Amino acid sequence: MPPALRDETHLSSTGVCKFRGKMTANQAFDTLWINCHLATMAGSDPYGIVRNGALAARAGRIAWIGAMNELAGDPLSRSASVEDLGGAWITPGFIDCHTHLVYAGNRASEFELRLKGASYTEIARAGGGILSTVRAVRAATEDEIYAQSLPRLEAMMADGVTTLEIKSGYGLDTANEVKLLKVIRRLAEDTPLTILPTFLGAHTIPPEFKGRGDAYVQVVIEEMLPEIARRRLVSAVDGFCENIGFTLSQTRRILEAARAHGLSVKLHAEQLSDKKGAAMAASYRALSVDHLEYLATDDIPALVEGGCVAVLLPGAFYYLNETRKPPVDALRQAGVPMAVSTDANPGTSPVLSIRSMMNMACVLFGLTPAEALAGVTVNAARALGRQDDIGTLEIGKAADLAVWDVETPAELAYQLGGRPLRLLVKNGREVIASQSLRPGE
Ligand code: DI6
Ligand code: FE
Repeated sequence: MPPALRDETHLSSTGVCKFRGKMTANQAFDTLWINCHLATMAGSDPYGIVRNGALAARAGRIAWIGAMNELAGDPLSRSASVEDLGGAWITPGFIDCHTHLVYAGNRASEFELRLKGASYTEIARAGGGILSTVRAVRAATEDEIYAQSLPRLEAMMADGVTTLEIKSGYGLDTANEVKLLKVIRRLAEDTPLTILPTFLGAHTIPPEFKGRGDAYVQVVIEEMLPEIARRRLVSAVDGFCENIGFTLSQTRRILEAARAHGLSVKLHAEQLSDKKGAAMAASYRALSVDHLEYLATDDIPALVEGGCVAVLLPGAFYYLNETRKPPVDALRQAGVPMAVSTDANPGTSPVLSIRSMMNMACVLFGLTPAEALAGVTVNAARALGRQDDIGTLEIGKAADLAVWDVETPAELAYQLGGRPLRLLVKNGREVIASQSLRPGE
């Protein structure tokens, strides 16, 4: 049992209940949500459905889940607050396990160039792409980057996100990478979200090291990584193993150094070409390998062996007009857990809606709506190494909940746009209440 559950003193109310019962000596819960359906994402059917159910939180954790008719006694006497959800659906709070959300500026002009026929690789080789965002980040202050990034986080929350990963990687020297990571840490302090920071110093070779990739990798390993590890700014390290990024052997050295610092690893692999990055990362027990359009099916057993999650990023596939799809059928058959994420970044995936990624994962990659929902909950938790704490609705896990005005959970992947989120609950507290304009609500 997590320690928080034993904390008898932490009986705070959410303060947003529609009606409130009397506190009694045997009161069991802080908040009880009743008359709802639950997609627990645990159990035998794909959604782990509990119909006509209820869920209770205490001290920030899920304390009870079940059918309404199993709820013994008077609910009012059991909980400090009780909220009637009138048939809405509860899912685990969504988890966006791969984002580059903290940056300065935007790249709409490159979007226009690509629409005229320039490729992402051509733009990158001409000094644009990631490097144009590096210039914007280096020219911006920490406060400016913070101010530009905060609304992006708020947009993510409006689509049900309660936990997300954010990578550095647009600073590409120690001072500027630390600047980005400090912004990420401030966002984690100032918002109710759980934010897991990742160091992506090996995103691309900065201009001052042009043609000297090995020398830059040495700086990443000998200077940047030790400083960032010393300051405890990250929990994981990522790299971009690609023709326009780092070679397989350079990437291997970075992952090896990260492991030596006790950090988890993950990798952008096989996005634009087959560099064998995914299998290499799996050999370092990477939490996830991400993108995978060019993954060879022969390399899938290595992912199984390494216990890696395959993170699918349909936004980048869509924006780049890519035609080669990740080998979803083979991944599914091999039992590799598939997560779905926004890859929110200013170049290849300027996307702030994780629900649209669920839709694209279905339409473009052939996932089922249940797989797409697993991709932003249970499997995304695993991609962050947080599966014991979040990602499913189970007793003892964090009470991170998204409450939706939908009739079936498949609607979450079916509809693009709209505002179906009714409530967002983080650690048992409601952090977004209804976005509805209906009278009386
Ligand atoms: N894959 C991506 O999707 C981003 N980096 C990467 O390796 C793109 C980042 C950008 O273009 O700014
Ligand atoms: Fe990415």
